[in-house]
Amino acid sequence: MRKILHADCDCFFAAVEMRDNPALTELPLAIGGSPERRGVIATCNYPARVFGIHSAMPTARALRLCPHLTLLPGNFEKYREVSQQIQAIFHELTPLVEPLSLDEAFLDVSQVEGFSGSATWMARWLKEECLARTGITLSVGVAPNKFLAKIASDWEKPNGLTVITPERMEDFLQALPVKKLHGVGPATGARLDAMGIATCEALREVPLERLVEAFGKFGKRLFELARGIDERPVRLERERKSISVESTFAQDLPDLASCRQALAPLCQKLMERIARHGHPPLAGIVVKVRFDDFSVTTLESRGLAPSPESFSRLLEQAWERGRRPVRLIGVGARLLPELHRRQLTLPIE
Ligand code: TTP
Ligand code: MG
Repeated sequence: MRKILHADCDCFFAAVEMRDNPALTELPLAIGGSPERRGVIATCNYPARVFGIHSAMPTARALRLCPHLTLLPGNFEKYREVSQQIQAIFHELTPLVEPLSLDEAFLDVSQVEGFSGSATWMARWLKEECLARTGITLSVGVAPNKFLAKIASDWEKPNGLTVITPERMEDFLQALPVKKLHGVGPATGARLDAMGIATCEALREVPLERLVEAFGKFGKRLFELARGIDERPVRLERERKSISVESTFAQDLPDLASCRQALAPLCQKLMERIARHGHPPLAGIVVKVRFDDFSVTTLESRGLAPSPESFSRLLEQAWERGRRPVRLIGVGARLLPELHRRQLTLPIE
């Protein structure tokens, strides 16, 4: 059995701002774009969440929900710096750290010999050190695999510590709502709901063939997750070269117009990911298209900033190369290599 930790900072951007200006701590506070420029909320502190404000909500709406909300534009360079400090603490525990974004990471502590090998003590140590050295509170989940560790870190947020021991795993899984499973979004959630499946206990009753029939490849994954099986290793950090999102469509997109339509939600998701990485300096954008004959084409444009318009233009050129129905579209942003960061940065729209 492995021992995996998932550590995730509480309201990260807001936590950094509250640390640097404690007068903000009790007030509803959000980091986000201005309502005049149709900005969205990156994150907000817990007092603001009481008003129903959350990440990705238009700032205008957030201000309607809470007119006295304190809104800050965000200092991404500072967040990236704090993130590096926190990631350094993770590395003091183990070299097996997989950062997912600025404020969260998986740690494989199976081989750690300190703390008498107790992952719970290690998690406590991480929380204490992180708070003492950076002023930021972490929520940590401990489990035998990644997906349960991630669910666990969210379980008692903020400032949580949830341990799912191998012995406790069975009980935990039985009661676990399927909507909490990695990869189950609103669409899959609704279909499971329609099948009368609300918990992993119910999901286990469904034979593998039926799940594959209903959900394709993901059906097998659902089958495994319901049984607590997740063998994904914690992958070592290498320098991130790009941030991207892609989507395979349930039905092939017949023409360019339908491809353009599919682009908007992809762009939005990409922008959210870029924000989660603290708006790192970018070098250009990439579009990937897989056609119905499985041929793939990627097009890159150096020096262009990500925007619906720039992606749309690139998509058009990529589509021209095949002129046939499309199975998959991906959009991404290339990061500027660390070495060159000081030389050129593109504005983000
Ligand atoms: P999260 O860990 O999802 O959120 P959080 O740390 O603010 O709050 P929680 O206590 O629930 O963990 O994301 C980490 C940071 O990434 C967050 O502080 C701001 C940024 N972010 C965005 O910029 N846009 C987004 O849509 C999301 C979800 C996060
Ligand atoms: Mg967080």
